[in-house]
This record gives sequence, C-alpha cells and structure tokens, in this order.
Amino acid sequence: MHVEFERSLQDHRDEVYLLIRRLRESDKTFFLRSDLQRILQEFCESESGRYLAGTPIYRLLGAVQEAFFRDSAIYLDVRWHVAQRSFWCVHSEEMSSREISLNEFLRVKEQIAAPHLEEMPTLEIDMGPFERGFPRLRDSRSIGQGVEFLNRYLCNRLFQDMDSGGQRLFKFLQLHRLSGQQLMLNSSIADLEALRTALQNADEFLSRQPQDLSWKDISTEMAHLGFESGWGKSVARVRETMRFLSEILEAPGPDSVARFLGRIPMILNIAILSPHGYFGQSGVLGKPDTGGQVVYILDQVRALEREMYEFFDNQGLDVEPQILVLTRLIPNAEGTTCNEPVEPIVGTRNARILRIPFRNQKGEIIDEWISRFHVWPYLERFAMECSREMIAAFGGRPDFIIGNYSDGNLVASLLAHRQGVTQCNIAHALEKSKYLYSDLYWRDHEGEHNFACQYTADLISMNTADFIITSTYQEIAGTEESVGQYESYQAFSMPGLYRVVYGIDVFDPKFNIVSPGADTSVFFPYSRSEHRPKELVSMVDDLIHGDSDSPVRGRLEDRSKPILLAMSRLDYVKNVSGLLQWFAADERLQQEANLVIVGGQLDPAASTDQEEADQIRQIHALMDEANLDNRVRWIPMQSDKRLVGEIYRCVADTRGAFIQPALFEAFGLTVIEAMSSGLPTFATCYGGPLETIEDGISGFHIDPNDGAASAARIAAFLERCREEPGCWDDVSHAGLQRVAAHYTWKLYANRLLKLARIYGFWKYFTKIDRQENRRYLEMFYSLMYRPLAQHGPSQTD
Ligand code: UDP
Ligand code: LCN
Repeated sequence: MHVEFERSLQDHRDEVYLLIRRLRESDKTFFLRSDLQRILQEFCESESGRYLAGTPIYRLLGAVQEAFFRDSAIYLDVRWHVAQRSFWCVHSEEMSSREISLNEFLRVKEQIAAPHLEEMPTLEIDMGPFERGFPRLRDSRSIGQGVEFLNRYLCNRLFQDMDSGGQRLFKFLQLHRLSGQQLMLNSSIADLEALRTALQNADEFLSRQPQDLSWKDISTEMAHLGFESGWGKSVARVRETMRFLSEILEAPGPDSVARFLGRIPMILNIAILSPHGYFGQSGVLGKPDTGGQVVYILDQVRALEREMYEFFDNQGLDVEPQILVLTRLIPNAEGTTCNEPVEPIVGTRNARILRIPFRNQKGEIIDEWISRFHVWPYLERFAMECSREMIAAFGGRPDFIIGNYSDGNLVASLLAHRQGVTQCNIAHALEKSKYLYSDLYWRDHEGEHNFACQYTADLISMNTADFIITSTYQEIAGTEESVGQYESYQAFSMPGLYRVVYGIDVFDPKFNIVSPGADTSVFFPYSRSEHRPKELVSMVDDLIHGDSDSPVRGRLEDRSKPILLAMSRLDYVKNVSGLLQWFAADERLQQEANLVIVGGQLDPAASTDQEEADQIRQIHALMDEANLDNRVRWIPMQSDKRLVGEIYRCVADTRGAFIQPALFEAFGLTVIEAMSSGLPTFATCYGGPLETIEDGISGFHIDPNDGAASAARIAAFLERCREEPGCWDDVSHAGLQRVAAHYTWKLYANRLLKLARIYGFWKYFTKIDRQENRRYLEMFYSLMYRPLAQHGPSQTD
C-alpha cells in the first residue's frame, strides 16, 4: 500500500505541495475530516488540482479523519473503513510519505496541544496484551452482533476437546443455583458420562408421559433420575430443553449452544445502577441531567420483569424476580420523590427504586442535586453502601448488574467485581463525542466538566464489563464518515495524564446492539381516537393555543397551519435555539407551519443549570429579534408522560412534523416516540437517528450544521403534503412500521436476558484467563481514577 501512495505522491508532487500550502494558509491547528474534505474538494475543482482527483493519494487524503502540521510535515489519521485506521506523515518539502505508528501520531499530537510538556515520558494505557487469545470479530459488518459470534466461538472452544468442554459445561450445570436453590442437576449425577446416561433415561421416561403434564407431576421421578427443576413447565418443554443439551453433547452447533444457554434460569435478581440526575417516576423529566435515561430505565424495568415472569413460567419455576434501581437520594428533592429511600415502580409487581445518599469524606449527606460532571468523589462510597443495601434487599447478591452512563457503569463495575456478578454496561451517551477535543484539552474542562475523571471511569468500566449493549451500530463504530462513540476510546491522549494506545476494541464480541422502544400504552398512533382521553386532548389544546395556567410564550395566530414540534431538554447540544434560527430565517417555512417548542423553563433565573439558563436566554432573544411571538409557541418542559404522548398526537392531527435538530443525538427516544405516534419526523443526521430513520421513507435526516437546507427540506415536505395529502400518510405509516419492527421493549427484554445468560456462562468459562486484565484495571483504578476523583488532576501530575 505504501509503495502505491509513495508513487502517487511522486507523480503528483506539485499538486500535493500546493494543497498542503492551502492547508497551511488556513490558520487551524487541527483539521477535522469536514475541513479537509472541503479544502480537498475546492482544490480539486481548481486549475492546479484537477488531476489529483481519483488518484491513490487523493483516496488517502479523502479518508483522513484528522490532520495537523508539525514543522514541515503533515500528520494524518487515515480511517479507511469503519474502525480501521493507519497513520501517516507526509513531508511537504521532501515530498515523501511514511506510515507511522499510533504512538508516534499521538505523541506528536500531544506536543502540539501541550508544548510546555515537551517530551516527558507518559503513562501508556494498553489493554491489547490482555486480549491476546481472546476471540475478536474481523468483519466490521458484524460489529454489535457479539453474541452470535461468541456462540460460534464457544461452540468450537467448548468442544475442541469434547471431553474437557463437556466437563466444563457439566460443572457449570452442577454448580448452578438460583437464590440458593439447586436447579437443573442434583448430586446423584456424578460426571459427564452419568449426565449422558441420565439424559437418555429421562427421555425414555418422559416419552411415556402425556406431553402437557406439568413439572410438578414429574418432579419426584425426575429427581431420582438426577434432575432438579428449571428444565421446563411441561413434559414437552423439558424434553425440548434436554434435547438441546443432548445435541450439544453429541454434535455441538452454535444454535444449540444458544438455545440451551437461553433456557437456563440464571437471572432472578437484577440491580440497575443510575446514580446521577433526578431519578423518579413523575415530575422529573426535563430537570437538569434528567431525560431519556430515566424513561429508558423505567420502561426497561417493566419489560424485563414481564419477560422474566414469562421465562420462569415456561421453565416451570414459581419464583418472584426482583429488580432494584439504585440511584442517588437527594434530600432537597425540589418537589420530586428523590428524597424517598424506597419507591415501588408503577406497573411492576416487585421492582423498586432504592435511593442512597452521596456522602462527603466526613460521612455527611450531600443535600443538593449535583451535576453529572461532579459526582466522581462520591461514587466509591456510594458503591459500598449500594452493595450493603442490595444484599439486604435481595437477601444475597444479585444475578446480574446493569450500569447506566459513566457513573452508573463505574459503580456497576465496582459492585460486579466485589460480588462476582455478570456486568452489562449501557452508555446512553458518551460525552467524548459531544465535546470536540475534550480529551486533548482536558485541562480546560477541569472544574466544569472533569472529563479526565469521566474518561478514566469509562475506560475502566468498558473493560470490566462482561458485555456492553448499545442502541445503534454507530454508537459503537460510527459510519464510513464518522467515528463511533466507543471507537473514540480506542486510542486517545490526555497530555500530561496518560496516552491510550488500546483502550477498547470495537471488534470485541462484548458489543451487542439492543435497541430500546417506546411505551406503547403512552405513545400510540394519533389515529386511535378511541384511546385518546378527551381531557388530555383539551389540556394539550390549551397548552398549544390557550391562555395556559403555566407560563408560556407566544400565541399561534393562524391555527390552520400544521405544527412543527421540537421537544427536548434545553442542552446546548439539543440545538433548539438553532432550530429557532432556521425557522426565523426561512419565510417559506413560516408560511407553511407554526413552531411549537416544548422544553426547559421560561425564566432563566429559575434554572440551576448554567447551560440550560444560557439556552433559555438565547431562545427569548431570538423570539424578540425576529418577532416570532405570533407563530412560535414555547411551552415549558412537560413531565407528565401521558400529556407528552398526547402532544405528539395533537401535532399529528395538524398533519405537522416532529423536528429533532440536535448537533448530536446518541439515540433519541423522542424520535421513536414521535414515530410511534404516527408523526413524520425530521431528525439530525448525527447519531442514532441516522439508523432509526430510513431517510425519505420512515422520516427524514437533517443536517444541523446546514440550517438553511434543513429548513428548506421541511418546507418542501409540507408544501408537497398540502398538494398530495397521501405523501404525509405514507411517511406516517412507514414510521409506525419501522418502530413496530425494530424498536419495541418486548424485543429488547427478550434479547437482553438472553445475552445475560450467555455472557454469564462465558464469564464462568473464562474466569481464570481474565485475571491479569482485572489486576491491571484495579491498579488503574487505584492509582489514576481514585486520586483524580478525590483531589483532581494535581494529585496525578
Ligand atoms: N421529555 C418529556 N418532557 C419534556 C422533554 C422531554 O417527557 O419536556 C421526555 C421525552 O418524551 C423522552 C425523554 O424525555 O422520553 C428524552 O429522551 P431523549 O432520548 O430524546 O433525550 P435525552 O434527554 O435523553 O438526551
Ligand atoms: C441519552 C441520550 O442522549 C439520548 O440520545 C438517549 O436516547 C437516551 O440517553 C436514552 O438512552
């Protein structure tokens, strides 16, 4: 490859020289892909650059993700394909190129960002050596389907040496207990050979029984044959489960491994960690740091509980699954229930929220809400208290621990390690993708965002997790054009702190895509009029058009126009102020529609969050400047879910659209809520919506960095719908179908529990091999994370 580029570079010396000069002339320190693409494109359209297009050197430059100059050389990070990179240095005077190592690339980058540090030796974090011998996906298209790959691998590994694989499986079944109860096998089956015989005897016995006979009716005979409960509720199901096991012991295949492991009752008690924000069931949404994650977890809990009851029932076990959501107790709860230590979760039989306070070093309780960027000093203590409370509540350790966001994942990692439990991570959103160069210029964020601590916590918990679930593919590995959120942890630098040369590998089979859904009892199609309570419809009408009791701004003069709805927390990244600017600048769009914004509060002084207060001021200023009060209605955040569901539907009644203009959206629950309501949706092309929506079919993508084009696209759609009403219905239907096929909580819960069982087995299987990795991470935690969390970066200098 190198020879090809070198030759191409020599053939086009003059063009490349001129191009590099152009780059130098713009006084940027670092060039992003978008900058380079633009300059390269302009250059190739110019007289001097016209022969460059299509050459190997053009291809190399076109794949550059990042570039910078050092002396007379330009350094390039070339991302050939999803998650595949190489690094190059091109000398602009000698006109020679050389492929360089990742370390060299990062080292030079650090020297540019922090020249005062000169060439100080730095700590390199390298998880690579621990991964040797562990399976790894090869094809980028398989990223996020870890469990399917693992099943194939497990099947080969388990049975490479049939006897030892079978022995391990036998040992696992023999030791398997749930809440102290022995399941599957009893001690009368002494070894693998005995298990084979017992399976044959059992099948012989079962074949003579009525197939719908229940486990209770056969349990005594089965116990004599060596089998305890857990195989199935009826003779037919028990035989089927046993057949899956016999298949594995005879001629193992990945499907039988998956099918059999998917039948073992392993998960009864689940702990879910979500420390930051206001975690409650009402009156919390839209408060600082409190949004989709809370909605996601509450819906997840209900779906998991339903699925677990169904599973245990099918396996013939009469047990009560328990789910605990562990979060922070906030004494000054701002009118929410976040000061209550225990809260049963509505719509479940047994699930509860358990709140545990943050304490300072003296052990005193912290009374106020704390931003997610400042929770780090409290987490270790919080984890210890969680551990005690959890054991008391479950009457033992849980079977499965799920972390949420960086703080919850770190606590989950501490707890799972302490208790030897399977750990699953859910990031929701990794901050690194939201704040450009927040790693390289990490010191500028200390005090406000404390990213050094957060990224260290992320690295630890990503590596300790038994598996990681993501809502989309791009969350892991991005797209051909953009780097994935997890991919950005593969290699990066925080100058003066450490350099990561192998942080996490997106080809690791621990990654699995499991997308969330929307609560269908709340977010259902606008056309189901019989389910829409009249009071809610009139409350929403009042919010949108009336002299509402709550403070609102603006009054829609022309009620006949369709409504464009935007609803989100008022974070900078949500870009609601951006949308207002596009609307203000586009006459045609104003002709076609009114705009309704739901989010935040109207008085900036009432906000405890600086970023939100800034956005509130900006929205007021924009409405003032452009005189938008007769076509824009701004309604403060709405925390009643049912009302929110009705807002989408009332907007659909006007044949309007939902607009999600975020600069970046990790997943975007509002997008699937709107689609579930039958409301055509325009959502950002950066992040999850790129996958949830098929552009032009089940909705549309818009570029938040090109407001004029986005506004024009929305206006054109509304214009077309006015002329051809069927066009609106088509998009509305396609959105509903898309959600029903891919984004439901039923699909989610079923898959997550399957993963928990299979990775639980995998954990048992690889326990010994993982010890070195664990020790390295413990050291990283103690020597890097803990001092950072407690004292800030000065302690690590
Ligand atoms: N939401 C709400 N009221 C509001 C604003 C948002 O109930 O005023 C809900 C919205 O329905 C969705 C969640 O908050 O369920 C936001 O989730 P999303 O994933 O879109 O964004 P996040 O806030 O997590 O970044
Ligand atoms: C956090 C986000 O930023 C959203 O994009 C997600 O939808 C939400 O969490 C739930 O995962």
